Amino acid sequence: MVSLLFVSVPTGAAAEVIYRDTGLDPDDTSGVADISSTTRTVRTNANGRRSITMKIRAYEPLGPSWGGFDASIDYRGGPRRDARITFANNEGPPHCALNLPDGSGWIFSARQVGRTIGCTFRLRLLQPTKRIRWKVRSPTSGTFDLPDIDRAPNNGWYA
Ligand SMILES: [Ca+2]
Ligand SMILES: [Ca+2]
Repeated sequence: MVSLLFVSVPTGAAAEVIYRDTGLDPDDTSGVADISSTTRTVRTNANGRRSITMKIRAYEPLGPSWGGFDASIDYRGGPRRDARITFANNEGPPHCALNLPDGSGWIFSARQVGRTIGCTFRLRLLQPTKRIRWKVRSPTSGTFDLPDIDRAPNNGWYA
């Protein structure tokens, strides 16, 4: 089941960054989906709630319509994927879709500016038990199938 939730999270001066990780990826493919960098920021907002912002930057502008990025996130237990989040701008406005291990899901509006797309949601949706790590891939446009156009990082995870 996918629930719709469009959140607006304040990110003003009162917000406190708990941690931020930026992982870089080389200019190692051609086309719109060549990942340049990925960033995860966990912060406490002015209302005391924690949120996470996930951003992906490409080497080229993403443009008005493109196939998407597919991220695996590891935030509980052993070193494997706990949830999946996809970023897309091909049917409707830019959005992120979070798919949780229990089969539930959430869709968030995403902010796409130039080469970057990002979305922010409440950390409690994940209930992490450790620092969140992830890896991102650019799947074949529009299908999310293999082969990947790009992987970031090329091996392993950004931690
Ligand atoms: Ca790349
Ligand atoms: Ca790569």
